[in-house]
Amino acid sequence: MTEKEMNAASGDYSASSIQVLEGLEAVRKRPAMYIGDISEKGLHHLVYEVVDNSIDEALAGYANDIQVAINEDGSIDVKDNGRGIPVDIMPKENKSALEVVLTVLHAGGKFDKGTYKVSGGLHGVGVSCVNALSIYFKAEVFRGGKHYMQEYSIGKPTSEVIVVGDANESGTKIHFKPDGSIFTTTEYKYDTLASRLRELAFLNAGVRLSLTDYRVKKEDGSFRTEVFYSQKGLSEFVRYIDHGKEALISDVIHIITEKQGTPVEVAITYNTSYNENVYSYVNNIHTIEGGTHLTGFRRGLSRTLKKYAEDQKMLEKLKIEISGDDFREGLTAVVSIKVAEPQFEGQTKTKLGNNEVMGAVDQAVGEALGHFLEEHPKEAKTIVEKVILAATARQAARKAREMVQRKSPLTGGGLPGKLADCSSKDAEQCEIFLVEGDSAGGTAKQGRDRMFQAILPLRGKILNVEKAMPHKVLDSEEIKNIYTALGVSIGTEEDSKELNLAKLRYHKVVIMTDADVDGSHIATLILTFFFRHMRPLLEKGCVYIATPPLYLCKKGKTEEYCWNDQQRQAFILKYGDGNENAVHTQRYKGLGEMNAEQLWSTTMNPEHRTLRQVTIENAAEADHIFSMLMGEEVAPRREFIEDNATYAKIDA
Ligand code: 0RA
Repeated sequence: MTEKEMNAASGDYSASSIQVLEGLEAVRKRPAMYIGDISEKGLHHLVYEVVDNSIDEALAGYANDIQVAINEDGSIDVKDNGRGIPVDIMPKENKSALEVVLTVLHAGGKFDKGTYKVSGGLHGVGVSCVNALSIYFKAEVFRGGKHYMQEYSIGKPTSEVIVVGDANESGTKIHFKPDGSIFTTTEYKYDTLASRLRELAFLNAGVRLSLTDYRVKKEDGSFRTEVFYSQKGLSEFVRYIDHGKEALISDVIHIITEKQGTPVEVAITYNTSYNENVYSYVNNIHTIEGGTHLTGFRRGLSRTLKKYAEDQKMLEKLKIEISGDDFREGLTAVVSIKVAEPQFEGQTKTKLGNNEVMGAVDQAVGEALGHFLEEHPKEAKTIVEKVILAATARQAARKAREMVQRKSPLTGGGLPGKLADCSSKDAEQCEIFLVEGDSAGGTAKQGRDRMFQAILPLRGKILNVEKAMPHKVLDSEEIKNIYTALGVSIGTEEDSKELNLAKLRYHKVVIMTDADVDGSHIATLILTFFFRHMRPLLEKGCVYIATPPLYLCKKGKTEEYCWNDQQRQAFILKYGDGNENAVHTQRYKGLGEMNAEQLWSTTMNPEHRTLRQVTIENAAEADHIFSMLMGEEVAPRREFIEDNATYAKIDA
């Protein structure tokens, strides 16, 4: 029987309930289609979906406080002080609006015709999906002086909407426990949630978001908690990203306007580095692949700066053309727009396609930046001088590169001499180990499986790209070696940004350094280089960190490698009856202390090793961290590598 026939055959009430069930059944059958995936990412997406609904209520002007809690049992609470989801009976469905919102796909916005829904998760699927994927779900509504609630399991109501008491204030509280039979993990990460809530606070000035973790009690009996609140929104966001960098101008150019019906918000500043850091958002979603709003921003910026420089006759002596990149060296900016019907394109569906948006952003940036330059001649001159310097340096770099390439062509199999390549040419199964030091590099060469594992030894500390000028980056021997070994050309600046991963020669790039402070520093330098110059490599999840063991514990003929003190204590308990002295412990200070066989079996053999995959969950936050790490302080740097939970996930 088709759905239509079923509806006709049964009474209309039960027919609509069948439809409802089918809707959420689909979510449970193919959860990835609705929330992206069923891994850690999808799990966290559930929280974002609920929070986004509260953000919508805030954007509509009715809420300003959103409290998120991770409960002791791993469930989540999201509470806001908005109007509360309506509970009255909807005549067509003969059900409360609350139940409809929570049991019908996409039902979230349909009562709200007047206001236009601008937020919404990447997939914009609504809270009903969260309900469908929760083993237990409870909605509480505080509205019209009453406190209501309804409970559900795997998307099905297990109670009516009941009044549980009176209420002084209005709002909505959603409680849910993700279904462990759907997700590969149900453990929420505080840092992951915190960085999204922090981002949302910057994107939505004046909304207070808080996060509390009730899973672990601190010694003083309190729980880990943070409040994210930004009064000035994007202008504070760019300052946060640039924390630790030297400012080129002290101002942040903050634009809040509406053009052709599109709300546009942009914050712009410049630092003395050579990196471009522009983050773009549509309806609070980070558009990693950019799109029409980003194009509009770049056009507006280039056109306005160029016109100002020409009008001031600052370009007369310049013999070369200024390229778009030159306007963006040292630029940090955030572009955030709202679009009623966004069209997302691209591989990860994070590229905005709406054409009407381009002109709106271009115009908004042009007008506001134009005024700023007129009113701040000193800052304007500083910016234009930096642009001219960038154009000149780019020209010099191109000449130098042409010289180098003429002398030693890097194309056509010109692999670095230090590279011990693997024999397979199937990039998908190939791995390259970037190894700290020639000596460990030699050991790794002996220990590896040469079929699919290549070794590139790196001498000492590679260049800190955070501080170096762009052409210096390509002067560095170690960095040139990484480029050529990986197979991505060192061609033009354009190439490095739009990195062509089709040419990538290894799909796993493994950083292998000593397990000490120096090793962490080297790993961080390499990661910084990847982040600034080969970001797609990180975005595609190709970068890993090897984890060599810290100890070899021996008792008689029994030997075990240990990666932490817990494992070492367990060995002592098991084989030495708890007596530390009965067990011989060898502490590895560096890779060099292991022989080829040991290095292979502990750190390189896919069957036993643990690789930590480095992923970027939140690029703006990673940017903040990298600029902080590459500053002068050592402590936060070490802490990052030891505890980079936000950016690295374990892939055993
Ligand atoms: C539908 C209609 C109205 C509000 C909401 C939904 C609403 C949903 C959520 C989800 C989390 N917090 C929320 N707060 C409100 C408008 C109701 C009215 O006109 O009063």
